[in-house]
Amino acid sequence: MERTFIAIKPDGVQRGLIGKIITRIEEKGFKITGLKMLQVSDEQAAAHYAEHVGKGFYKDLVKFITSSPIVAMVVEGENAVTSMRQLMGKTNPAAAEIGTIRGDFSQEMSYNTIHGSDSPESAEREIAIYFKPEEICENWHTMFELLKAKLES
Ligand code: D4T
Repeated sequence: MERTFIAIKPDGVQRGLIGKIITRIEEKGFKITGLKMLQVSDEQAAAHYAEHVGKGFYKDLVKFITSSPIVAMVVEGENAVTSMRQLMGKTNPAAAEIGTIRGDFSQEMSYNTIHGSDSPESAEREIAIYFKPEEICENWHTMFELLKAKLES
């Protein structure tokens, strides 16, 4: 099973969208194995966005992500990286399809409500920035996993 790193960004938290966003993730059938609210440190922001250092939007991006708490998640499921990015919609909310999280809840690229890893390798790198291994709970089964195991045994 693949896993990805998801963050509800400060605008999503400030606008009271935590519940709605988590609902969409759960309704898609994903399993949340890590979940916490945290204030992103300068060090975590620099590590997370290292690929954007030197770009015009980098300073504002770091200022924004460290401005108030985020909700960080480890999300597990079939094809979790790509599937979560489909659920999120395009990076620029103006181009994101209605029905996606960004398409429904965001207007501006700088405040696009949610982050999701862009590859399984990025996911592992980002999970390690925000979670200690013991904070991830993988030793439980959803009812659907139990049903599938029964049907496939
Ligand atoms: P994140 O990382 O937030 O999930 O976004 P994406 O993976 O979809 O997009 P990204 O890494 O290219 O951008 C990271 C973050 O920077 C903001 N951004 C991006 C911005 O403010 N101006 C820009 O021109 C770009 C490209 C939005 C997301």
